[in-house]
Amino acid sequence: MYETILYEVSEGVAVVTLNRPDKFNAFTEKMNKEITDALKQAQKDADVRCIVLTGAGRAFNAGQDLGDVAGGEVDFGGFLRERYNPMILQFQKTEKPIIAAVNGVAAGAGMSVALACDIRLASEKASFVNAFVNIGLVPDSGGCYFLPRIVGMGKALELAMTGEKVSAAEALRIGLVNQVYPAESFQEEAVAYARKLAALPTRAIGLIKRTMYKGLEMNLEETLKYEAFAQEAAGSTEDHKEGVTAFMEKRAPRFTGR
Ligand code: T3D
Repeated sequence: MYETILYEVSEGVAVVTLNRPDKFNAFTEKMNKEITDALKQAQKDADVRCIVLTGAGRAFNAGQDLGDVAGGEVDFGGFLRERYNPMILQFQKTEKPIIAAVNGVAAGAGMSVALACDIRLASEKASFVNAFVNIGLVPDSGGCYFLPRIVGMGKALELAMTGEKVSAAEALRIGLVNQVYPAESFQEEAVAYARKLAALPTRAIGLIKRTMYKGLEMNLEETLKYEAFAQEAAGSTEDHKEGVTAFMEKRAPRFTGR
C-alpha cells in the first residue's frame, strides 16, 4: 500500500520503517505524505497502542532528498507549508506514544522528525546532525520548537549554528535521547520498549501527551484547568478502574487501552 515506508502492526505496536536505504531514507514528497497517512492509520486502529518510527539500512533519515531540489528554484515556504508542516503536526495530533528508534544518522528534517517523537531511543551507531546550516538553511520541521525545549537553548543554538555531528553517547549525555542500546540488539530492544508502552493505559498516555505539550504554551493557571479536564477524561476510562481494582487486589493491572 505504501511505496516509501513499511508499515507493520504486531502485538499492539505499529512499526513504521522509512524505506529508501540507498538514499539514507531521505524525504521525498511521497514519503512526507505516507508518514502522515501512516500516523493517521495508527491513530484510528484501536489495536495500535504505540508507534515506532525507524529507518531501513544504515541511516535513520538524512532530511530532504537534496537530489530532488538541487539546481532548481525552490519555493521554500510552500514546500514546508504543504509537505513538512502537516507531517510534523500529525505527530502531535496522534494521541498514542511515538518512539523514534534512531538506528543511524538523523540529519536535517530527519533530526527534526526524531525530535517531534515523544521518546528517542538510539543505537550506539546513531548520530544527529542539525545539517540545515551546512547548506545555508534554518532548522525547520519543528526543529526550532523542539530542540531548545529538549536540550535547552544554549545547546540548541550550538547544534543549529555549527551543524556538527553529535554521537549517540553525547546525545544521551545532553538529554537528546532517552536510551542508547548496542547496535546488534537495537531493533529488538526498541520493539520491547514499545511493547511495554503499548501495555499501559493508552488513553491516559494520549492525554498525558496532549496536556504536557499544551502545558508548554500555557501559564500555570491554564495548565491546572487543562489537567482537571484531562483527568476527568482519564478518570472515566476502563483502564483507570482496572488500575485501582488491581491495586486493591494486590495484582498486576491488565490494561486494555479503553
Ligand atoms: O529545499 C530544501 O532543502 C528545503 C528542505 C529542508 C529540509 C531539510 O531536511 S534540509 C537538510 C537536508 N539534509 C542534509 O543537508 C543532509 C545531507 N547529508 C549529509 O550531511 C550526510 O550525508 C549525512 C550526515 C546524512 C551522512 O554522512 P555520511 O558521511 O555518513 O554519508 P554520505 O556518504 O554523506 O551519504 C551516504 C549516501 O546517502 C550518499 O549517497 P552515495 O554517494 O552513496 O550514492 C549520499 O549522497 C546520500 N545522501 C545523504 N544525505 C542525502 C543523500 N542523498 C540525498 N539527499 C540527502 N539529504
